[in-house]
Amino acid sequence: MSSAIHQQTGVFPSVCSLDCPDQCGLLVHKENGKIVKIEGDPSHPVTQGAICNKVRNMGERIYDAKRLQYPMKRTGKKGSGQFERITWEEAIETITSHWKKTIAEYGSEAIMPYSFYGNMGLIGTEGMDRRFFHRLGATRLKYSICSAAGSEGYSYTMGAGVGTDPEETVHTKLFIMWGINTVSTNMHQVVLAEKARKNGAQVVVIDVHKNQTGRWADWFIPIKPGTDAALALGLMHILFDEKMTDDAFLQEYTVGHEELRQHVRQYDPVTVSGITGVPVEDIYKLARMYGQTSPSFIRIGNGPQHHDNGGMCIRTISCLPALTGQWLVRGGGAIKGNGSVLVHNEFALMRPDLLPGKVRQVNMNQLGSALLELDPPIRSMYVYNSNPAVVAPESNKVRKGLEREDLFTVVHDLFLTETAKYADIVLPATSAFENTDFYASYWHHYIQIQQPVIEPYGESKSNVDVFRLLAQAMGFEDQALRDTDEELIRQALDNPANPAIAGITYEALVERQYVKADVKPLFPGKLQTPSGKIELYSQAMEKKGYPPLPTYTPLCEDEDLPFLFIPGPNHNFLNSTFSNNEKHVRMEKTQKLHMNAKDAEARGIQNGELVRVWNSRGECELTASVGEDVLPGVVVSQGLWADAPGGKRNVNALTPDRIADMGGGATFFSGRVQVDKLLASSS
Ligand SMILES: Nc1nc2c(c(=O)[nH]1)N[C@H]1C(S)=C(S)[C@@H](COP(=O)(O)OP(=O)(O)OC[C@H]3O[C@@H](n4cnc5c(=O)[nH]c(N)nc54)[C@H](O)[C@@H]3O)O[C@H]1N2
Ligand SMILES: Nc1nc2c(c(=O)[nH]1)N[C@H]1C(S)=C(S)[C@@H](COP(=O)(O)OP(=O)(O)OC[C@H]3O[C@@H](n4cnc5c(=O)[nH]c(N)nc54)[C@H](O)[C@@H]3O)O[C@H]1N2
Ligand code: SF4
Ligand SMILES: [Mo]
Repeated sequence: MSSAIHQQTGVFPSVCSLDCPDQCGLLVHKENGKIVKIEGDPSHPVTQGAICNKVRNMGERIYDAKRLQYPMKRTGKKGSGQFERITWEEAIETITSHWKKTIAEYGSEAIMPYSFYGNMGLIGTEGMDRRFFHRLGATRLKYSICSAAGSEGYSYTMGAGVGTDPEETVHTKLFIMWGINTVSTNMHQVVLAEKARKNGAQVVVIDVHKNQTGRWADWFIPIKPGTDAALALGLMHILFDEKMTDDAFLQEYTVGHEELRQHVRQYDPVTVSGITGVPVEDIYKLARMYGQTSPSFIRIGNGPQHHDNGGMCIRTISCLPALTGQWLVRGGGAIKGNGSVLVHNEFALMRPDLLPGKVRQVNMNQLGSALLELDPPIRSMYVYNSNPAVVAPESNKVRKGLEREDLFTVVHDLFLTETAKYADIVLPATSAFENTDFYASYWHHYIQIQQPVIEPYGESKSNVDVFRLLAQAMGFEDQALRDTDEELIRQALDNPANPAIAGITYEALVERQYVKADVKPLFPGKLQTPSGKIELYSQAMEKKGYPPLPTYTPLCEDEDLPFLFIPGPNHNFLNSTFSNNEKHVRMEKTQKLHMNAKDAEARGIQNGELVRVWNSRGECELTASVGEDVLPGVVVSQGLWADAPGGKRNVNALTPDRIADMGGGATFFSGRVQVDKLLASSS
């Protein structure tokens, strides 16, 4: 096989590396050794040649003049962004000699990695990196910033991250997009719903913000933030009451349906309307629509689970398809995430057996407290695949932690991010197009391979290469820290515990680029819950001190301020990725704060004016977008924007670092704020 990297010109298959459920097949066009165009791979069975604008313009990012080309060491104050060029030898020597001293003086738990999925490639995010930090004995990170609360909640009901095969949703007649901004965050689910719509399917969107997805819906249902569990329980009340349940399915495949039937009596439509703000007649209408339409499908998003009660909320919503027996219907059911479908051999890839013994763990959502308060302290942090100064909650606390003179920070990234500006050593990272890796979608059922299309940019290196170098310089002899990229992929794919991926081998991936898992329908079958059935009543939850039946719990008390603040992602960035690329910033235009006209009027705020959003945690300056897109008492922003000179754009300055009810999850959307008109003279 002649590899793409050695051909100066041509079109090469590839896969999108970003943290996005669609995981598109790509075609990368190369001329004279450079990428000139990126488009969708029309042969990919799910994504079928369509890709988002962000990645269509990815070339701007790959060749952005601001991209890091060589290692650097800090010369100015932390956060000032002043650095000078050093060699890789000096960088690796500086890091490892610092770490050897730290370990000798304070033990290996004084060092902590911080990472997420800036690149979803598995050998670079859950492979050589994990092996290295396990062998080092570093403090472990709890990877809870994204979907942890909801995943735990969903698993109490369904046993694991398993749901409908999205390809089947072309048959669906009713789509409920529940707390998901599908148009921006899962565009191929929209494409599939559009196909179904041609056959008469209806699209309902339940959200706190009438954004692009709400505008696309046949019926948009606005709801008060953090109250979705109450709505789901109200629907169950009516489904039982009006005998729209599939009792044969409940009998055969669930436990606790009689307890649930009794339990939901208290959630009558009037009570539920009082909690959720959804009118009583709409609750009836939705329940009857759901009870009488088949196949029906619920796409459960991340919105409702980024709240204090997020785990229980997703646990509750995920009971609905069982009541109507939709799991047996082609195109029916739900997807919260399909992350458990393609599980590879995690033990073989991450090698937790390299750990020296029990080491402490830090929840990544409480990075600020960890850096400022942990005892014994974190003395060194190694950041890769993530930009915590922007994406982590309570970012003023995070940045204060990063300012610590005695914290030795290394950041490996493609750009000098807000986080990298606080680093002692900055290392340049290759883009995914420069690496070998494999990718498993958490939505569709395909595993894909990436082989390098272009040469490494400047002196940049992949995560895997850097960890191999660090291991060598630390004097670690283990073979596990020397394995090649190909060996890592082979070890991961060899997973007898998951027969669905038995046909997905390294050879098959190299030959075909993407391979579908052989996934059996969930029913008839046995789930991974303790009973093997859908657990409407969960003893496992009871043992852990949760209510065993789905329940509505209100949000925690935050500050006594008038607005709930929902700072979600936006259309043209991917979390904070692209927020430092001019083209994408231009596409996104302004950073807005959506507020209800009544609230704006009460404060004398006009559409398009700058406003100050604040609470005791911090402040932010955004442009008011006044209208009826949000309910009174709610304000919504979109996007994790890069810092700009003179601008206060960091929405996570306002978000709480409280932990959700399950999974150690984040509570980005449960914070309260005040909003004031910002007079030009006061800034
Ligand atoms: N374009 C783009 N795509 C992305 C990303 C991106 O940044 N940009 N990020 C990627 C990542 S990492 C993730 S996790 C996913 C996230 O994508 P989604 O699953 O869509 O999650 P969010 O956009 O966080 O929130 C979804 C919706 O929930 C709403 N919401 C907030 N609180 C509530 C509530 O209490 N109830 C209800 N019903 N709705 C609520 C918000 O208004 C928002 O419209 O998208 C991925 N795809
Ligand atoms: N307010 C608010 N905050 C949020 C959210 C929200 O909805 N609202 N969403 C949360 C969610 S769901 C998530 S998933 C997190 C995401 O948070 P992060 O995972 O931190 O995501 P990004 O901001 O995309 O940052 C990824 C970084 O990795 C770098 N990178 C890309 N590829 C590589 C590589 O191969 N190697 C190395 N070393 N670096 C690489 C990119 O350049 C980028 O700087 O944010 C969370 N933060
Ligand atoms: S970001 Fe999502 S939609 Fe865009 S190309 Fe990547 S996988 Fe596809
Ligand atoms: Mo995420």
